[in-house]
Amino acid sequence: SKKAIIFDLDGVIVTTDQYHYKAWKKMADEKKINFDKTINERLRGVSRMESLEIILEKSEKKYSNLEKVELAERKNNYYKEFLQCVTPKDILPGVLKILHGLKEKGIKIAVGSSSKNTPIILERIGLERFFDAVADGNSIKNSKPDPEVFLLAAKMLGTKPEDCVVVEDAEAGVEAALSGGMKAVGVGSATNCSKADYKASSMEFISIDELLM
Ligand code: G16
Ligand code: MG
Repeated sequence: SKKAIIFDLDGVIVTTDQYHYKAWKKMADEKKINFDKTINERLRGVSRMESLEIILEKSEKKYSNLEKVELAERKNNYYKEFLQCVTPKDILPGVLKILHGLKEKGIKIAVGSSSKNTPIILERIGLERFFDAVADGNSIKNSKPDPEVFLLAAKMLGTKPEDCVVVEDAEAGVEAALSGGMKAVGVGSATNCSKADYKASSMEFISIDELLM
């Protein structure tokens, strides 16, 4: 069958990955929890509550489930404040050119994101009606590295997993694509990840032919 391309959202289509970091950092500083950019790299593609568990790993204080929910909500509220400033200018370089090129060729495109904020973000950047399918954190049980979100996107597109190519900035996302039987392109942060089938520092440097490998 014809190939389809599934794009991760945060860090691939839009620069919201930096707002995730700023929101976690604000919450952590207020609560005197140690958090830095090295820890942040491990949160890419990982769900909100699993991200919090990673942040609290080294903490001496033990947090109840209720306290954890409150910390995650506090972060999400900050994150949503940052999202109010997101506009189409936050779409990453090269993305619109690739998306339009794929559309022109009649190739199906989907979003596969762990984020529950996906609908708000797509609306903010004006792409909410652009994708043939959107699979996100609201419709899955297991977040990346589990392949669930990408398998759901493939199903919504009516494309077999082996005909899907996933574009990811997260190690967890590259692993999810590969374990779902898909090809993986690593961009941005994921260029440090050895497992991707193809790597580029930015979408600017990828051609449609390379995506359709
Ligand atoms: C994104 C981010 C993660 C974030 C997750 C959940 O995944 O990369 O850092 O923790 O979504 O986001 P939210 O708290 O908005 O539900 P992706 O898959 O878009 O990179
Ligand atoms: Mg990402």
